[in-house]
Amino acid sequence: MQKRLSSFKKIFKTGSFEALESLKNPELNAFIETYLNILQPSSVFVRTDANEDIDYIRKRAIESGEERRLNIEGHTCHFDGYHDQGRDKDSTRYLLPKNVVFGPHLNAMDRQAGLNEMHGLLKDVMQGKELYILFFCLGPTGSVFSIPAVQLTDSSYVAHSEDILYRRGYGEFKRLGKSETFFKLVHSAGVLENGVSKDTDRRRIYIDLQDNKVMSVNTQYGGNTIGLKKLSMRLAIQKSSNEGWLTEHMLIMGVHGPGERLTYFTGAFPSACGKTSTAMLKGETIVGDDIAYLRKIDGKLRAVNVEKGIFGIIRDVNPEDDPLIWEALTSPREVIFSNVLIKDGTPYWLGDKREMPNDGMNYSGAWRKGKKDSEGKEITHSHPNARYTIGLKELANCDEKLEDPNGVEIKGVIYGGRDSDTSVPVQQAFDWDHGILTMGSTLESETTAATLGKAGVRKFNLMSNLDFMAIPLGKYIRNNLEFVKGVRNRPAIFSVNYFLKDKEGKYLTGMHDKRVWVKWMELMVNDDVEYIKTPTGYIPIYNDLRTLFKDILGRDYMEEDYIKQFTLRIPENLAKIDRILKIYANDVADTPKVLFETLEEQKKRLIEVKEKYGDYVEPLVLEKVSS
Ligand code: SPV
Ligand code: MN
Repeated sequence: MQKRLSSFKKIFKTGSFEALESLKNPELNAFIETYLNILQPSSVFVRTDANEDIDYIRKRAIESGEERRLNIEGHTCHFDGYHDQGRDKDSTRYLLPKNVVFGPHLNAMDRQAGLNEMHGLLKDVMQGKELYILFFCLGPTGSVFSIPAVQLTDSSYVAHSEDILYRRGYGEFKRLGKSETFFKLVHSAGVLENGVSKDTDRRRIYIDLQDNKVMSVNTQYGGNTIGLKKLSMRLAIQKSSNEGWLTEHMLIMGVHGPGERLTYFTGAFPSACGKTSTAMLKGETIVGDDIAYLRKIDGKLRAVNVEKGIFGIIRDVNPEDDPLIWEALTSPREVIFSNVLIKDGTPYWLGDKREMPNDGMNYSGAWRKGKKDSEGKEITHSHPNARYTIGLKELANCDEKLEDPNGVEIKGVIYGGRDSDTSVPVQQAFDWDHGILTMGSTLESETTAATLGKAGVRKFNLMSNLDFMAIPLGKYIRNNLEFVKGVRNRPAIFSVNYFLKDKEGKYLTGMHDKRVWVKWMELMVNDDVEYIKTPTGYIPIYNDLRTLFKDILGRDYMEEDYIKQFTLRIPENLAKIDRILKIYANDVADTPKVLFETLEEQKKRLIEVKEKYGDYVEPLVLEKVSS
């Protein structure tokens, strides 16, 4: 027999029951009652928007041992388990009612079977533990973009991370009242051993689209547990699809053009392809680095950052390459480091350009140089996916519109993947549809040594959103195409590629060249430069890049470099089109016809040029067109 909510009153901390009651939300109360019955926590804390409540979570994170204090004021460190260092795609499943089919790219299972399994794993899991009930708002508060969400978790680390990453939402539950849909998130780290989830072999992340709910268990890694991040993103993809707006795996940045001009861009990149470093480029301002909601407002395309902080990869953050993040991570302010090496209260990580200690504490416990795991593999001092969690307001380059309830007007959209041999470093699509279909829908990323499995394997990842897709792929593409109907001055779409190599395997572009590419895109959006039309898009003219390289990087940009970078590689482009056509033809039942047509047209253009000029065509050979 289910116990009523009121019968749990005695386990609520002082004031917590009243805080819940005063929201007067029957759907919320029913949800909490159901999970109190399943989870059986020993105490319950309801976090309102009050500062003392936020402080309580910070304090609990230290007391529980999930975080430890570091030397610098406000800095803490958290470790996830040895086998819990990344998003677990195989154990992340959509729970679908009997008659719904998603296709092979989405991991799904029968809804009822999934609920039964999950509720079995969650049964009594919080006995002896405290349950935190936290209210958040996805997107800025008081906005048409706002989505209220409630998180149930027994992890103070998860709760603390969410405080840094998301806007407080208790007030938003009050404002929006019971009529509004809210997202429901349930998490338990499960049984802990030495402070980390013990049963990671029974780790599960299940998404119940029908009930706007995500449950995860036996894991602590942020990507699996921070319900407001990639878990809510899946719910938002469904909600936005139903309501005619977009949820994207995108950064938002302000690119500062000539004079006072500020032009906002969004950009989609698969994990570990330079998304955060693009959002953080020197000289520009950051609105967000991971998730954006996009809406049409008064005939304009506007975007907000769903988050207010960064859960960023710390690898390769160093004073030369990322001076702004470095400054923030080495001075007093609130930061959670995860899965780095700690030695004498100082965190160290891969690529920090400091002398590495020979021992310390890391995600494998006590660590000493040369330590091997049970499979004989050497354990690096810091995990390649080690992270930092920090509020955007802590950064000197935070854009002033971060909290604007109307978001920022987007004039350019960027798609970028890890591609060693096909696409030029930067190009603009002919128009919105061409960009969505040939750049967004064909996005691929090569695996790196940092991910499991073989390096250099191309993974299809449309709009970098495949991992989070909660609707059929064809429908999602159609939504993107239709989204700009009624938008005056549609945003320009660009593709970038920071990873192009020559035949010898040497990178053709430098680490900082992306600063030039974004400036060129800003000029293109504002019709300030001419371009060369190629079969795949518009590319820069050498002289414009030469000026930009000089102005921005103080460097002489050589014409021979330009030629190498912007040579059209026809066989590789044709092979890519064929790979992608095959995926859509074989795996995606509802692919829009226009996708096949547009890719076939691109193929035809490439073949025509190839017949005239050969396999590799230098930019100067391609026709110059005036804008
Ligand atoms: C990503 O992997 O795309 C991230 C980190 O932004 S995670 O929270 O794991 O999704
Ligand atoms: Mn991401």
